[in-house]
Amino acid sequence: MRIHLQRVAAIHDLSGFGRASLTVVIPILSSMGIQVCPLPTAVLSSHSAFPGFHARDLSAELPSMIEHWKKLDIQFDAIYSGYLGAVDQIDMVKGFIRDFGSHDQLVVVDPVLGDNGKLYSAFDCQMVAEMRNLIAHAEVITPNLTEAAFLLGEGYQPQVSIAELKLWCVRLAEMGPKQVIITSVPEFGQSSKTSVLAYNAVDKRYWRVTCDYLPANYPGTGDAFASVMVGSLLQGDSLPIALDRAVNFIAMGVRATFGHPHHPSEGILIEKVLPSLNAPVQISSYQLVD
Ligand code: PXL
Repeated sequence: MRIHLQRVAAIHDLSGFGRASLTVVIPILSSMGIQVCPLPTAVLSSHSAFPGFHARDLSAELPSMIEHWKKLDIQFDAIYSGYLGAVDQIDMVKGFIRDFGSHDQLVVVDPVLGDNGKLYSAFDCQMVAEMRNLIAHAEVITPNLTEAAFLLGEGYQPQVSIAELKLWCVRLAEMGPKQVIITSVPEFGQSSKTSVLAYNAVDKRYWRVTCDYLPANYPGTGDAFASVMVGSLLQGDSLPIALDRAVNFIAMGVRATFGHPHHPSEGILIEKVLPSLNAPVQISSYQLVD
């Protein structure tokens, strides 16, 4: 008998401190029984929310690493990209999807660009323009509200109605991806709640999962969210169940962290909640949105 373990190519940076990107992607997917093959886009002393971080862009190394993987003839069940070290890497990721792509493969692009209305310090409008090209090659994208606004050329507003966001989802799906998931959506008039909205262009259905919002900003939660989505979809879950699992994982992680005195930039204490990823789906609160 040949045992097939699902395998993911994870194209993200490695930030040594702060629980973001590969230090979140690898433990989450490994806990879900999925093999992760990291292709590191950059190495940083910490993610970029800490002042004075040291970063080394790995663009020059990636072609040789990719060539080696081609020689090894590695097959991937999913290709999953996140934070890129430089704008030139967009073409490399597109080439990677072309060269390692197969018809039944999951391609997830988390278009990491910024948060809270601002681009991350390493990025500018050229990265935004190139990211628009990259999402055309994805099946699933997971922008937060800020990233969705940048990708669509909309001004950032902290409050956008669900009716408007449904239109945003359709416009993003028209750029290529079949499933669009917008995270960090504030609830109108309810500062204690936050939600994610998803659109599946195949059956034209919208899904929403809402959870409690605690007033703290933890970098890396977008990476954790998208990683649980990737793991859950690879395990065969439906889009709304994957959303539910990802939202509940983040909500649990935030709750496990919020009472601790450490600095929010250290991220959510995923170590405390990783075992929950092995439990069967327990709470399900997704809603079909008309
Ligand atoms: O979580 C997104 C992320 C990933 N990688 C790096 C970052 C950030 C967000 O701040 O700085 C290096």
